[in-house]
Amino acid sequence: MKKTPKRILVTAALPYANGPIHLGHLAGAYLPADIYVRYQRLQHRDVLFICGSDEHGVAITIAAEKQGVTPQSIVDKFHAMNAETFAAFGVAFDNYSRTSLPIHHETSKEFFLDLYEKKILKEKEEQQLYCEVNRMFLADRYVEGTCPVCKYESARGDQCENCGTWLNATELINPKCKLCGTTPVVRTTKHFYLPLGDFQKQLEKYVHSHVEWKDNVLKYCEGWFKEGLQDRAVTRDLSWGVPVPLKEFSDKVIYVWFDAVLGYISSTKEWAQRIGSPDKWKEYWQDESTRYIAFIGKDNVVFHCIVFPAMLIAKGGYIVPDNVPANEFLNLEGGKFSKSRNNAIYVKDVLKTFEPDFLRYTLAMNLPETHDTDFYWKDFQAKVNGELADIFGNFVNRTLAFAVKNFGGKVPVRGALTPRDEEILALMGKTPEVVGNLYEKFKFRDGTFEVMSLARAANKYFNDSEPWKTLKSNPEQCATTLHICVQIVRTLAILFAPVLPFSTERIWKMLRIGTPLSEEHWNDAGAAKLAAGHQFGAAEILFKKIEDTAIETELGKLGEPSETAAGNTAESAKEKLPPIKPTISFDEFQKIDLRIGKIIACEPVPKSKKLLKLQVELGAERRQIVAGIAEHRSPEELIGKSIVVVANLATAKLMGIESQGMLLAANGGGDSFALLTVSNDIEPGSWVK
Ligand code: B3M
Ligand code: ZN
Repeated sequence: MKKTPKRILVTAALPYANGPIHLGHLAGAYLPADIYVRYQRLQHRDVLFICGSDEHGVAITIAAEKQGVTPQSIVDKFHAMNAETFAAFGVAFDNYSRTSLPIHHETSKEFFLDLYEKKILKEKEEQQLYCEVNRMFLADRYVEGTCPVCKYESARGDQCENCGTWLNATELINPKCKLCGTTPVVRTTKHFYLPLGDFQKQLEKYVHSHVEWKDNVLKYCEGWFKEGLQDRAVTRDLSWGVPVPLKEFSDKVIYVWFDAVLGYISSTKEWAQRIGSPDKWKEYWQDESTRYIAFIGKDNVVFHCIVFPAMLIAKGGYIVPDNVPANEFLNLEGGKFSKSRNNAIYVKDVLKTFEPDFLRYTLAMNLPETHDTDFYWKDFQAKVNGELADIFGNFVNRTLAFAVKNFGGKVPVRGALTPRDEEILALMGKTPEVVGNLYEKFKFRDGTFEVMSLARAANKYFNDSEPWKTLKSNPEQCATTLHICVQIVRTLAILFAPVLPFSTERIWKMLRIGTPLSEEHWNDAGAAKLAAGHQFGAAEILFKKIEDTAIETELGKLGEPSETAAGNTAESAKEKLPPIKPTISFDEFQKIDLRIGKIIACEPVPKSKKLLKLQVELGAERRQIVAGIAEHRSPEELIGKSIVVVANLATAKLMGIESQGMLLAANGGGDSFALLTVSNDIEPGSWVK
């Protein structure tokens, strides 16, 4: 770490504009980054907070295809929605840009061309997966298969979500096209590669000079170094993205990760233009006296600790991240966040019912800094009611209300101090430094905990001092108690400001301190700054408790699709459906003989989870059919039902049992299933045409 950086550049991962921001995003990068930035601003340091939407890549085009709309309309919708959500949640970005802007395309092309001209990028012919049905190369998420490392079955072509391995699609075992489900073939195509191996020595030196980085981040990097860094393709056969700025490659685009990390730079340029100092971005990116901190979730470590630094080193003249405090994952009610299973809580939805500070506090106290954590609605309620309301809110309220009632809303005069007074003043005095040291080390959970501990101690101090008794028995002591309590209200307002920006502003208004809270200095937060006689305003309730019914409502929504993600989640089942098959002639259709069959017996196939053995009456004859429907229907449900059977299908053997036909069922994608049944009015053997 540079001892005294002149300025701090903070970036938070650019979220894909293909869906709404959910709690996992906040806990991963945005809340810790925001707390850090707000804390640094209270230290009066020059800090710039940069973010924006990641609008390229297959994450976007797949979302667009699912909805039958253009990629541009997807990114327009979710960029606007997410920018609004971040603002409502109180994330204080200096700039929230988007990678579809010309300024970003220019920046990306400039980097690419520079590396091309220096002959750093290698042009290579390589084998890539190609889908013959869709007539396209299957870049990144267009292909899914089994991860060669952890054997997770739904690993994407670019990355395994389960173990985090960064993959080349050709490494997948049993790859399948995401659009049509068929097995792709291997074809040759030309691409540009970033030879990471050439930078390994420099990158190792860089990472090893940062022993202070989080263990999880260092471990990831070590793993990659040990394996040996490979060439990585930085172009793709796609039409959505930054076009490769070379004539003969104009049908290709720059790989989304190559352009996305440069989004930090282009967003900084956009900010500099906006404030009327177009060159000012250089101070943050090209001046060695800037300290750069990149906040991300753990799945993005390789791109920020290896790829991006390699790109910056290759380009030359840029600083590299001084720290990459990557968080682990936040799980939901004991399960993984999953958009497709509607197991996600969108921030926009939460903010319809609850105040942003409720969410900020509960997430801050539960950040997955060292290991995965879980979000539980019950825990949310318990933390809001039992800590924010009962401890912090209660202390502020009882202090100000008591002082308004008994001291005319003025800071009372402080008299002689008791040991108890000395003790709480000492705690108040040292807490800013304790919390600041934790925040400097990216320990936001512990830092927030320490601030709440001061509030807890202050509450106890109020109780133990019994001002309602000393008011009569020892007015000077009562005045001293309240004098101290009002000072602590101010201290807490400053120390809680990074975590609870909205509520602390309200406290600031109640305290009627003429200057803005943002002008206070963190290091003075522990001093008794309010003069005796200072007049403050009436006490308001800070945090309204959450009723059980409100939590039950939220629990009831889990697993239900949210409007907010509409088109994104509701459509995701459809994504798995194959396109309509090529046209056949009427004669070809006529070859299929469909009949009504009545199920007269049914039993499971031993040792099979999926198969059932059915005896089906088909008019004059009886058939044995083996069907893969055991996960959807039980034998009891099936007996007596009339179904549609393909009667002239060649017999097949399934797990050694003969199947003389096939029954018809519908699948709407994912796990959805319906057996085609008809009423029993129609005779078995009837012809379906
Ligand atoms: N959009 C991946 C993600 O949202 C990617 C981050 C880019 S950071 C430059 O997790
Ligand atoms: Zn894996």
